[in-house]
Amino acid sequence: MSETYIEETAEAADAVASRLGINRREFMQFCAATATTLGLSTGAEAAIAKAVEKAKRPSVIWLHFQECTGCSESLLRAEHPTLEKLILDVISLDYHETLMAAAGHQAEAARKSAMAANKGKYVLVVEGAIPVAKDGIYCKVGGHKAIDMLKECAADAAAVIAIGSCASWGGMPSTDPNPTGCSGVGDVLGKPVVTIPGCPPNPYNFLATVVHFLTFGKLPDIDHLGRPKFAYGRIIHEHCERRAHFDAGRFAHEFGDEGHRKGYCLYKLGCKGPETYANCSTIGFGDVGESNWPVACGHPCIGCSEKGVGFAKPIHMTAQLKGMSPPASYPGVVEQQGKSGFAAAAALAAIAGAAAGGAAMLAKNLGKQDEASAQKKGE
Ligand code: FSX
Ligand code: SF4
Ligand code: F3S
Repeated sequence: MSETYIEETAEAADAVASRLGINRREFMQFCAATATTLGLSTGAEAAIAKAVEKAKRPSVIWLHFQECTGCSESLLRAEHPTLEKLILDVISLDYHETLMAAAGHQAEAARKSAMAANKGKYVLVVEGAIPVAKDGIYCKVGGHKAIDMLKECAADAAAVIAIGSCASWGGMPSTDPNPTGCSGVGDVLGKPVVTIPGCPPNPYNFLATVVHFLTFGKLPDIDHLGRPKFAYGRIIHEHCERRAHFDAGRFAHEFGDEGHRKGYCLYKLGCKGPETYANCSTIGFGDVGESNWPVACGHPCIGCSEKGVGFAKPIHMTAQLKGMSPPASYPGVVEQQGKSGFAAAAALAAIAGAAAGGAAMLAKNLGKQDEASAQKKGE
């Protein structure tokens, strides 16, 4: 890296930092964290710093439909102003019903004028599901049905981002029997859009997506569900801090038991980490710190970001193990309590030889431990 490059980066960082009322170190930490979240190589934070300094803030029109406003809350909560300031610095939030001072006709006029002034260039962010049953009468804003408002605003948008599980695939309001016909943005528009699922989604994933747009002039790579691959490319279970306990067969069996207090794996309490694609386990949730996410707090992941898992499967139901299987040399995680007998031990031993034989004995003992603890509780 040349000296000029370093000086230019420092100047860019100082310019943004003074705009935000933070110091250069804090801003560079943000750039480095964003580069890491995006999976970029070393040095990318300098490009991000320059892009954030120079880029014309894209106009953002933010619509709210059927939801709880948790997505906005998680992005903009007041106790950590740095994140809020950064978001409002990198985008020009021209229409957002819950944050704008305008109301009624003034608000409608603000939306129309932002759309006209930035035709073909604004980013449309949609929070909340869209009810399509009975011709969409279940949700109206300013006299317009959600379904009509979405189509009108999407027509001239440069990019559409569905934020939260509701907008991505229907989320909580689409839970069976879904009386209002809640649907995701892509389904209503009939075309793929970028989705940032989660209930609420991690604010850094939204911010990193926007920063990618500013730095490289395009949205990040997405998967078949529109999810940015940098954030949703792997299952939570792959990088969970409790994973060693899973592999060793150490589980919490009920809230508050010894295993739970010792920080053992939450699989048997219904953790959906093994079938949920998200980066909660690697970046933590929000801006509080890396150990701040459901599993770190002792609660099983409910799969809030995953269609067909979050709000669909009961919390206590054990997860489907996706894209991975426990190594043969470890105890099985779905052994019936107290029932891992000779057949299971023989099968494991046949697969993996003497080492697995030892593991089979461990599995058998684990089963016995479960049985003993159940008997102790009078089950
Ligand atoms: Fe709420 Fe957003 Fe959940 Fe939905 O987040 S946190 S119900 S995903 O649309 O406001
Ligand atoms: Fe972590 Fe849940 Fe996987 Fe256990 S099942 S390792 S708690 S993600
Ligand atoms: Fe949601 Fe699970 Fe992450 S519940 S916030 S996807 S750990």
